[in-house]
Order: sequence, then structure tokens, then C-alpha cells
Amino acid sequence: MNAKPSTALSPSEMQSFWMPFTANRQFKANPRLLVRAEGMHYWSADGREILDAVAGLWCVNAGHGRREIAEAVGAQLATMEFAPTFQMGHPSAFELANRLAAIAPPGLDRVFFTNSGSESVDTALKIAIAYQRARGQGSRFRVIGREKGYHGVGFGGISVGGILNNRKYFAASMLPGVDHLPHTLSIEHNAYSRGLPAWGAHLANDLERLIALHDASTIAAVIVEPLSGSAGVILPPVGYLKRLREICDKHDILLIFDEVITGFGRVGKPFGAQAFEVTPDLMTTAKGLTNGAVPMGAVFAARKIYDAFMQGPEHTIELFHGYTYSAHPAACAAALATLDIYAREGLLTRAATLAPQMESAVHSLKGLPNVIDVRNCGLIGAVEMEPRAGRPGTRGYDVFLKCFERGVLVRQTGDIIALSPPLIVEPADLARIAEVLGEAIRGTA
Ligand code: PXG
Repeated sequence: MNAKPSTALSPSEMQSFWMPFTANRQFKANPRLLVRAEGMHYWSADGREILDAVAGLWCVNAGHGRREIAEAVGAQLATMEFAPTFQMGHPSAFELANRLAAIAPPGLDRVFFTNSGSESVDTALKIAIAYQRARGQGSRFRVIGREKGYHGVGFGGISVGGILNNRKYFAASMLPGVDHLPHTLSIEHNAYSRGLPAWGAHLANDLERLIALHDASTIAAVIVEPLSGSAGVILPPVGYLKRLREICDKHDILLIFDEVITGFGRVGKPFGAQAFEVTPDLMTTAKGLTNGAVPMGAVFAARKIYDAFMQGPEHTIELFHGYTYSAHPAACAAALATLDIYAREGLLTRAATLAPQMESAVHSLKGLPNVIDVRNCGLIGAVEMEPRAGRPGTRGYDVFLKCFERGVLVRQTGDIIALSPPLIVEPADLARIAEVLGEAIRGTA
């Protein structure tokens, strides 16, 4: 199907939208507008078909244009557009929480709803800190993040996050008492490893060093992405997450997995926790929860955490936290329809089936000019290129642009190209993505 070509926007029509995480002036001088989407594809304003190799922004896991989701949202809006969940409720909020608990790692069966990954992270950090106080360990106020971690853009998230540009402008406004584990990217030891790298489990031992420095009695929680997406696909070395879990257990520290990207099938199981066989105490999600159709996030909590709050007189509010739109009816409808699709089409485990094809597609790019590493796990892939001297990021941007011009949408961070196609992707699409990316890399040499 061809999209109706729509007129391009003029500079004056684009002036008011302050675009997020975008070079606004560069974009507005040469805009890339998407106007329609179906299955594996977007259509651009100039009528071109674009193969989506990033599921929008790592979120459209069931592919685009799913009628069931649109219809469920439309029906919900027509019936009841909003209902409060503060001292009130509506049935689909409870149904969704139960459905999510049923696919969660064992024991993570209490669900708090938010509207984004950033809100999920702030919620999880607040729950972790309040939990320590609720169980009489109020001196545990610190949270430990990790270098190169991305946990959204709230003040909590950037404090535990480890991406320089997201932090440096706000350095004076960070959460107190935060420290960071070292990141696990080592091209020196692990270049071109297929799947999880063998070297680096010992990097988790740094948590013992931080405990020796701060004392466990001051640490509430450790938060990591099981696999970091935003920093350019950084994989957990074999045994690393297990080691983190062991150290947290030994010192009675909560472990939080930020599964905003790894959740909902991206790495071959419903959640990264299951794929990597390590169960955290709290898990943050968003993105794939509604297939990106309606903003929504969810924090999964271990029952012991929820139970620790359920004390005192019954009329007391146990957690002073929540959003007007927590469990918004339209978002619940979208999420329930999305879970139906995931179940019906086996999408939450399809990445495991397609991982070998993904792996060979991305590793076929080894040896191309300037390529210094290729990484993959489930339906995630990344190609890292040598930065141009003195102009980091420009090579990555040029490759991204060339791919887009040739009809494939990839994601660029610095000189890394990340791939995370919808989980409905077919092997032929993966081959096409690798072919176009390869041409773009050669064309940028
Ligand atoms: N945690 C993680 C692990 C994420 O990846 C967030 C929190 C924040 O979610 P919200 O919904 O507040 O954006 C994210 C978001 C990219 C990219 O291409 C990644 C994200 C967002 C936009 C772009 O790397 N991750």
C-alpha cells in the first residue's frame, strides 16, 4: 500500500515543537517525517516505505498498525475515557495487573502503574527507599547505579544513570548518596562476541568495593539494566547478573532491573530476568507494555516489598506516590490487547527463535570499514564504528541518515548503530536490514 503523499512542513510550521533528544536546528533544516505505519514498515511524508529496524524506539514489539489495540482503545474511550485510581478503581486496572503478574518472574506479582519508563524508574527508587524505612532500615538511603546506564530522564533516573550528557548539566541537582558500578563494555576483551560475552563477570565484584566504602547499612538498592540499550547495547557478561544478585542477597540490598527495553520479549523470554535467569526484587517496564500505542509503564514488586507496606491502621495510605494517569483506562485497554497479541502469536519468546538469524545478520558486518565491534542478544543487535578523529558521533549519524534514505530506520547513539526490530520480523527483513546497513557503512567510509 502506498501512503498518500502529504506536503512537507515549512520551517514556520515546525518552529514551536521543541523536539526531545534531537538536534532541533539540524532536523528542522532537513526534516524526516513519518505519517503512517503498518506491520514492519513506516511510510514517510514523501511516500517512501521505511523498514522499521528499531520498533519505533524499542517499543512497537508486535509491529505497527495492530487493529485489535486501536479498537480496544477506541472502545474504552467511548465507554469511559478516564477513571481515577486514587481511592477509586476500574476493573481493567486490576485485570491488567493480574495478567502481568502471570507472565512476570516468580514472586514479582505486585504491580504499580506509571506512564513512562522514567516514571517507572523514579517509582522503583522511591519504593526501594520507602521499603527500607518500612522494615526499620531507614539508614539505607543510597542507590547504586552503573556507568553508561540509562534510566530515563527524571532526577532519580539521571542520578543513577551513567550517561555523561544526560548528567553534566544537572550535576548539582542529583540525588544524594548515589554511586556507580563500572560498565561492562570491553571491546578489548569481548569484541565480536556472539550473544553474552565470556569476559567480565568479575566486574560485579565492584559492588563489594562500594559496600566496603559506604557500608551495606546505608545502601537501599542497586539498579541496572540487565542489558543496556541506550548506551549502545552493552551486554551482561556470562555470570555477571548472578554475581550481582548474590552480593545483594549477602548484604540485604534490593536489586532492581530496569527492563524498559528488555521487557516484553526483546531478549527471548517475557523479561530479561527470565532470559538471564536472575530474579530482581523490583522491575521497571514501559515501552512494549502497550506496543507503544498509549504511554504506560509498570513497576513489578516482589510480594515481600508490597507486604512490608501493608502495616498499620487500615485507613492509612501505605505509599504516598502515584500519578493522575496511573492505570489510565485507555492504557489498560491497549496493554490488555497487546498481551493478547503477544500470547496468540507467541511473540514473547519469538526473539529466542530468531536470535541466530539476528546474530548472523549483524555479524555479517564484521570486517566492513571502521567497524570495531558487533554485539547481539535476542532481537537486539549493534554495530560499533571507530569515531572520526575529533568528530565523535558524526559517522554514526551519517550511517543512520544513509540507512533512512535507503529505506531502513535504525537507531544511532554516538558511533553505534542499534537494531531492535519488531518481534514479528522475518529472516528476510533481517537480511535486508543488514544489507542496507552494510551499504551505508561502506558508503560512509
Ligand atoms: N529505562 C531504560 C532502560 C530505558 O531504555 C527509560 C528507562 C526511560 O523511558 P521513557 O519512557 O521515560 O523514555 C528508557 C528509555 C534509544 C532510546 O534509542 C532509549 C530509550 C528512550 C529513547 C531512545 O536508545 N529508553
